[in-house]
Amino acid sequence: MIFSSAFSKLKQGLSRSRTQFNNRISRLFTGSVPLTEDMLEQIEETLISADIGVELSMEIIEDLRKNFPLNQVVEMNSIVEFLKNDLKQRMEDDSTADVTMERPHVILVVGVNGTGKTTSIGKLANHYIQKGKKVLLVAGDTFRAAAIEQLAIWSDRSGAELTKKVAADPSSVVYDALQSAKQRGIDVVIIDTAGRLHTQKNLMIELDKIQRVVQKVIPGAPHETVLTIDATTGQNGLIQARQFSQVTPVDHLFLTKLDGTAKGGIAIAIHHNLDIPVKYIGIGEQIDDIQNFDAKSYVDALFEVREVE
Ligand SMILES: Nc1nc2c(ncn2[C@@H]2O[C@H](COP(=O)(O)OP(=O)(O)O)[C@@H](O)[C@H]2O)c(=O)[nH]1
Ligand SMILES: [Mg+2]
Repeated sequence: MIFSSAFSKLKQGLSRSRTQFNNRISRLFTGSVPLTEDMLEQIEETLISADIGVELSMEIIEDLRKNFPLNQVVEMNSIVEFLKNDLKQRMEDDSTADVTMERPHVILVVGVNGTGKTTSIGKLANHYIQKGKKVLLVAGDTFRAAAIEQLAIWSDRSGAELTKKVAADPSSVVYDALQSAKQRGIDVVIIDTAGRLHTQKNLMIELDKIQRVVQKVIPGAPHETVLTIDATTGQNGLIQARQFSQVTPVDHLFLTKLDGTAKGGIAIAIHHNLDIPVKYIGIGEQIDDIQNFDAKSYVDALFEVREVE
């Protein structure tokens, strides 16, 4: 993980989910009791209710069965430890470390309106500025004046530059921005896009046009296409990610608003079920509420048990 003191912040961000999990588990039993079929079912329900997915939950319960014989006395903590380790073993570690970047490094951010694109762009901008990079934000969502204003706010907060040109056509804005980024030695260009056009087809045409303009000005770019998914939409987020990746090629996901849900298991479900890796997570509305997703620390933070007397 690349952000400092990240784990305690992650835990803070996931506190709703963790409380929910703790409450359900401790309602089940405390201390040491013989394991029953009913308890196994309830543990399974608890996992499903955390949104980690039905299939994965069932697999984990099967593992639990193999390791904890029915009617034998178990301790709550050892069950939870087992769940955590089992999940962690199932999580492939594809944590996407920052690679050496070309200059300018172009990040295209796509996603449905309201999922947190502009906010996440502000967070990413700040992240790179903290690393000493020169960052330019591009308002590719030219359909709503409010969208540009909002990006301007994040440019102020982060200290990133903002494209000045206002035009109806996003690809012409993008074209000019990239030309000027090359001339001025900008390190990172982050492009905001519209999240919803009248039809899926229009959106596809629009994003495709932007992609082509980017490639034309900077061969090999965009270096990253990031899709924002709102974690509070639960399993729908999975569906949305699948649909969006059919519209435009997506390299990785930015899973937002994990602090706003008690079902933080969705990050695990997405990580487990989609080919597109989760690279970033959003755990609040502030500029530094961003982390690189690391599946194993995530499981730890999500399922940490409250110490029982
Ligand atoms: N709690 C929380 N809210 C977030 C997070 N990311 C974005 N938001 C909020 O989600 C709302 C929509 O975000 P916005 O960036 O405008 O979405 P966009 O329409 O996709 O650009 C705003 O109220 C943000 O403050 C997050 O990680 N946690
Ligand atoms: Mg926006």
